[in-house]
Amino acid sequence: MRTTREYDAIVIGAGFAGMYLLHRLRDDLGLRVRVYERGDGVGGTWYWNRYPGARCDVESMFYSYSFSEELEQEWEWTERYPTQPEILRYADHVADRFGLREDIEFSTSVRGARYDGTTDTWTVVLEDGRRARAPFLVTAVGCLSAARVPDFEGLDSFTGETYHTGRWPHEDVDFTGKRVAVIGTGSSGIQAIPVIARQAAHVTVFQRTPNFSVPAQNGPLSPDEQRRVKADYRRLRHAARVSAAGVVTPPALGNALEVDEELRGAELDRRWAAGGTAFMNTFTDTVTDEEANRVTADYVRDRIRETVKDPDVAELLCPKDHPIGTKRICVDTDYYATYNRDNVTLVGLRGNPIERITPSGLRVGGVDHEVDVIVFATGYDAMTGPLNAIDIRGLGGISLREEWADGPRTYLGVAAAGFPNLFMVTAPGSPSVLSNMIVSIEQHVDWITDAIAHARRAGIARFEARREAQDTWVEHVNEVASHTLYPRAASWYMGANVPGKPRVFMPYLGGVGTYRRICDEVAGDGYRGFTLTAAAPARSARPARA
Ligand code: NA7
Repeated sequence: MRTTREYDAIVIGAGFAGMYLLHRLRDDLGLRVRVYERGDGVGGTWYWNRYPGARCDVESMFYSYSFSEELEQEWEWTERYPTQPEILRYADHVADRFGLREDIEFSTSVRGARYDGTTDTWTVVLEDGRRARAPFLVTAVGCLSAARVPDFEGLDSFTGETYHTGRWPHEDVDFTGKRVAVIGTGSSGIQAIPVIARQAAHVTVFQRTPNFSVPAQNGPLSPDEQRRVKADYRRLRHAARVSAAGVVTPPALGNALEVDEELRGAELDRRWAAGGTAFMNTFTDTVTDEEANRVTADYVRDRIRETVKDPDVAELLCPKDHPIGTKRICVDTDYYATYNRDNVTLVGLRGNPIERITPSGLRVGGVDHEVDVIVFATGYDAMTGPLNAIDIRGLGGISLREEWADGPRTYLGVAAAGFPNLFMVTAPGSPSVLSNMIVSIEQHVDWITDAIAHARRAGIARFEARREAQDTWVEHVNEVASHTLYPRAASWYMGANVPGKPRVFMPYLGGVGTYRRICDEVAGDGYRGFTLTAAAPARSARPARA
């Protein structure tokens, strides 16, 4: 008979969240922790997303852990925005530096997890049938890790090579002399297309929805700039933690239409030239007021028309169906200019979808496009996909997947009623994808570590979100989103990219600073909204807190 291995906590995923969880729970709380990771290395998103041009859109100096001053000071970033290989090297360095690998089981997927209400423990079942048990289960599965290839007719008939940006091979893919189709123009497509176009014989881009993209203005990071940030890290990290999106940006000018027109244009020019997502923060009301939104959106459309020489192609690239910022803003290097190359063709799919994949390419509007390679930059079953891929069963065998059939429901985006002792890092209902993920990850991991420490100290066996608290939180998340333009876009924030997925705005828009304050208040108030039940035999006497 197989034995069930026993731990104090089990963590699913060894990306940036799982690694930091392991460090905190094991090295600070002294717990026996096991991390299961399906990849054969650490890094999560950055382990899988190896496509050409893959790069973070948060600056290197701030897309990094803040928990260790030594780590912060010793690591040298080379560019303003880090490439995927550099981020992966950093993740590997962290794993080595903190001796994390010995408690991570790689190439190991978790199939299911079940809570036993009689022992107040989670039993995790791995793909190969092995089992492990612990009082606490923490998911660190990432928000964009369930890669999705749409169900195109004839997909299997294609005889050339196919790749998904989020499942890229570890070996170099050589496009030299090849005709390449790229489907999708989200962040991944927008980063990959210019790089592939420099190598391939021809690139045909299949675009359903044009996206707004701002230039990265990437470049080498000077030693002086690194020194300046490193000397000021404590202040800057604090500023990021209390900011709206986990990044420090120049303050907004004010409401777009109240700012003098000349000043407005000059500031947009300045931010466009400076590069990066701070451009979106030029005015306070860009994502809350339609007219204000048009100021920034028109500015970008003008830049597209100015850059792309063929006016028809430029028009096809101009986003017109959603307010700027309501789909994730892209950050690029030479994206729009790439359409001036002779070896790049744009095919619009609006009202003219891909009919089928054929053995030699794609058919659109009755026209066959023959290619050697198809790159699917078609995105993810975002946020809920990675959690729903695991059969998670709470009290009485209730299924998380079924509980979330009409959209995810969480308390604070970190716990769910009916699933005691389960914590979910950057789950729906928390700022997560609307923020610098590392800032949000550190905040969640610290909060979860404190919660587990509290439970152990106070002899709490069962730590469970209350359904009323969850309902109130879900209502609040929806309420905040309803005051913005976000729900107007058919975005993956809304689940709109996956046919049949409920349309619910998933991340919390209140800002990371506000969110952190709420989480701290909940903890400070004895974990308000949670029911904490003492371990038996004390349990029958009284609940530790109700
Ligand atoms: P995204 O942003 O979800 O982009 C996926 C793209 O693929 C987007 O342009 C989609 O068009 C397109 N798509 C999806 N399904 C289809 C079908 N069936 N036909 C044609 N085109 C399709 O994923 P990314 O990987 O680029 O970026 C994900 C996040 O990673 C990004 O936001 C950053 O946070 C980092 P649509 O817009 O749905 O019309």
